[in-house]
Amino acid sequence: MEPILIYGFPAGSSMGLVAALEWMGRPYRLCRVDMFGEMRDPSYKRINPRVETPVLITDQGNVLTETMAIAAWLEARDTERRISFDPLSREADRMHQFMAFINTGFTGAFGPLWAAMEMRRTTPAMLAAIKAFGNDGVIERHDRLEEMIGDTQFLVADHPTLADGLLIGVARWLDFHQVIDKARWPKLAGLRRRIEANSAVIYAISLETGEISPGNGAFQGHVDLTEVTDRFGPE
Ligand SMILES: N[C@@H](CCC(=O)N[C@@H](CS)C(=O)NCC(=O)O)C(=O)O
Repeated sequence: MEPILIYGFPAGSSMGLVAALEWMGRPYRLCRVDMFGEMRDPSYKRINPRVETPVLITDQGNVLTETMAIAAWLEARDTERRISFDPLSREADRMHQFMAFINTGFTGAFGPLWAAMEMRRTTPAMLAAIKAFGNDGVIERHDRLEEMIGDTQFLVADHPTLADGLLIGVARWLDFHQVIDKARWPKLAGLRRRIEANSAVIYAISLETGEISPGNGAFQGHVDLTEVTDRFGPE
């Protein structure tokens, strides 16, 4: 069977993995999940007890959670090195470094902003304090990322890789939460422009918004979440 990526909307980080699947060009399926709706159904815990996306159902029918584990699964199968590099190369080390930074501190910095958005019982003063703390953390992590970016067209090379996929799924949260104008970081702004103009990323974003888009031919269609849960979730 083809692997199935469960991706979340709205604005899920998993969008970058959808783009990576397109870049990789091997047959895959997708399962689209409303993170504020069907993901909250208790049955979702059969697929991911931590109630998060992304989740990959592998070609062996195994459930694999966590972005870094899914990226490693893809990397191991990217024998044509379309989205990764020889594991012993300097580029591979640098790609892993970016991915680790993006998936930990960079992504985590947005946590308070998501929490503030979803908080039900709070006071305006507490909300303002959480948002200010969140904004400061996001800006600081962006400052650090700007320092890390080199002279290549994309994060590691002159073509997009897994690191660019991970970045673009999350970087747009800066605009979503209206933290600050992205122009503060010229290298990152240019990089985001290039990644966002990539046809696989345009395609992945269009799927998120519910458009049915054919992609480059590797996409074999959507699978319903109930089917995924029934077939691959433990009893
Ligand atoms: N450690 C997980 C985190 C994944 C994660 O935070 N996913 C978000 C969407 S981008 C999510 O599902 N959030 C739902 C929630 O927190 O309620 C990973 O790296 O895959």
